[in-house]
Amino acid sequence: MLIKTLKSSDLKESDITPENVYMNRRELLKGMGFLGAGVLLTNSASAKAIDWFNKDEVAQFKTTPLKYKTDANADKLILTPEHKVISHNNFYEFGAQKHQPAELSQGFKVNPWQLTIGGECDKPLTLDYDDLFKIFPLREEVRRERCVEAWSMVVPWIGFSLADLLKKVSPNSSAKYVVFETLHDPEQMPGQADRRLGGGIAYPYVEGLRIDEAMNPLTLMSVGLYGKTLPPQNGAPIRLVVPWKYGFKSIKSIVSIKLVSEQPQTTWHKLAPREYGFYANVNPNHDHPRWSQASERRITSGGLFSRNRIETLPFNGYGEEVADMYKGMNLNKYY
Ligand SMILES: Nc1nc2c(c(=O)[nH]1)N[C@H]1C(S)=C(S)[C@@H](COP(=O)(O)O)O[C@H]1N2
Ligand SMILES: [Mo]
Repeated sequence: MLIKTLKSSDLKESDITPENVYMNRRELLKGMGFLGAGVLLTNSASAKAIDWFNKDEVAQFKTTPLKYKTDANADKLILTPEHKVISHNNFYEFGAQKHQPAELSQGFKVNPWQLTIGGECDKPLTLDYDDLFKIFPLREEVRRERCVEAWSMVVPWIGFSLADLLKKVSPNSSAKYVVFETLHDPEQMPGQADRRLGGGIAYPYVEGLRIDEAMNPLTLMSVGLYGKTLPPQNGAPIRLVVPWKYGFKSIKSIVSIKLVSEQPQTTWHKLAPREYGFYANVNPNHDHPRWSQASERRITSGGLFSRNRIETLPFNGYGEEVADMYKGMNLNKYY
């Protein structure tokens, strides 16, 4: 697993002059996208990144094997190799470039963790780290993941249905939508401390679903992939997987799930409503204002930039399971 980006010898204070140390750090941070014109080294997130790179050993996140029921359909799909699933990520809290989450999240503390489920329900619930793996039997689900940026993967997730979790808290009749929130912890998430590193989005990251979408059997709470607990870059310890929607709906490292009566404001929709809808169902017939959504680059065993263009399918190929929920809706208006 490629994680350690620096040999410890690169930054040994003892055998280089302070000036060299400074230059090395600067080059490094520039390469990592920390430094642009006008960004100073005194910036706190950059300083944190320096501390991080100065550690002799970059802590490697430890994943643990899980017990789960395998997906009978698994071998019908060509999986994206594990090393690509865990090294090509969108997780802006750890940097807005694809390689950054794997590099900047390895020290992320996921235990202890608390996930609260509340709002419009009769039996609100708080789960601790261990509960996430024990509350329901875990099962594997191999799903296509289609990013709004027109690349896609096939990932063997492990988890349980969001529906089962929501039933446990007994939603009341006012529960019309579900809002999810990612951890807000700028100490641990450098992209939350540095606007530039974090891609300029507002934190905490918030996503939402209509209650029927949340209750659909395809909607998964994932605690693992490829047989093991999630690495931080994929949203440890628990994240959402909504396979018929663009990837940005599948919010990572969730600390709060709340049942609400009104459609919530969600991160990307709020930032650029013309580009990212609340529904965000994968739709080859509704282009992003700046690019086509008719096809996608499937990341498989070829090189990351190998040409592997395939047609994008409505609802990411899961129409049979989900299209009924949108009957009579104009999907070009509610994109
Ligand atoms: N909290 C949080 N969740 C997030 C994101 C993010 O930046 N922050 N990126 C989203 C996007 S755009 C995609 S495509 C998927 C990527 O998931 P993966 O890295 O596990 O493939 O996570 C989604 N969940
Ligand atoms: Mo995405």
